Amino acid sequence: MMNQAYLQLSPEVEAALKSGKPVVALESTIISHGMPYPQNVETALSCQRICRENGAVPATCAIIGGKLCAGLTDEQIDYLGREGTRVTKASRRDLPLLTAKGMDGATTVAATMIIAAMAGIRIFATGGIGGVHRGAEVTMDISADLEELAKTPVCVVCAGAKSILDLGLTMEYLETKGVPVIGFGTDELPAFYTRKSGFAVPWRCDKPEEIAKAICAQREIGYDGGMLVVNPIPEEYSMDAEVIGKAIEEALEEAKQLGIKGKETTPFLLAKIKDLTGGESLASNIQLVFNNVALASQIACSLNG
Ligand code: PSU
Ligand code: MN
Repeated sequence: MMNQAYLQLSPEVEAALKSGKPVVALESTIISHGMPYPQNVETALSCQRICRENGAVPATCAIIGGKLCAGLTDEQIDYLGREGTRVTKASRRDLPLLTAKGMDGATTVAATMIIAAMAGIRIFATGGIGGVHRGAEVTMDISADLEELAKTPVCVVCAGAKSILDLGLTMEYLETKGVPVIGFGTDELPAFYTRKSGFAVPWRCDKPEEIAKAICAQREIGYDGGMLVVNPIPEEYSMDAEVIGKAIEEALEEAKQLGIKGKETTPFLLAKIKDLTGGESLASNIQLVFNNVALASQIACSLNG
């Protein structure tokens, strides 16, 4: 069990958890590294509003002054958005050092899961998870998000994974690690900007309550680990597969030529894709996050109902 002295809950999140109200965790790398300013801040604040409209309390997570925070002020969200990539992108391996040095960090899916689990938050909404990168058989670039899903008891709602990743290998990795993957209203892994990828998901649920039941069963059976819900982008916001496919290929090629590596890879590709699609990918990205926050909030309400 982690030392709770490092954890800082906002008064609202603390009260909600104490009284058994539904709480949904939200990440902050998506704010600092995933979107440009000011859309990043507007999106983060809208996510919190959507969460409340669906009956749950939002807990946006980050590391501020070395504290593992669940629940941020609007000022803190604005700060992360303005600082952008100047803030450390914080995944599992970064938490001890950021904490010891009293630094700030924007948390990835992996790091947000750690904070959520410490706080006792069982559900978390984001856009996309990290996964097995294309070419990982040479680079070994596999996101720590996948390992975290294997061991930390938080259910993550996302819109699938982008084809900047190797979707087939990402699914294989999740299977090896024993992570339950559930398509919400679909039998197919959505590819983030589009609703289809051609890869099957092992499980399907059509209602938030079914997912809540699965989360409870997972806990009651007594095994560790998280769960992944893949929620397709709403039809009206999904992109043309060819347009987005081309942009992704071009972005990957440029990253290769510039020698972009490691943790810079995902933010570089996202920014490049946004430029190549004239902002259309950003608009889709924002809408799919909203859609995931609404679903996660409904699952949270069902868990606490
Ligand atoms: N995918 C997105 N937007 C994002 C990320 C992924 O569409 O902002 C972020 C998430 O925070 C995710 C992280 O946890 O990138 C994965 O980074 P890496 O592959 O370096 O582990
Ligand atoms: Mn990586």
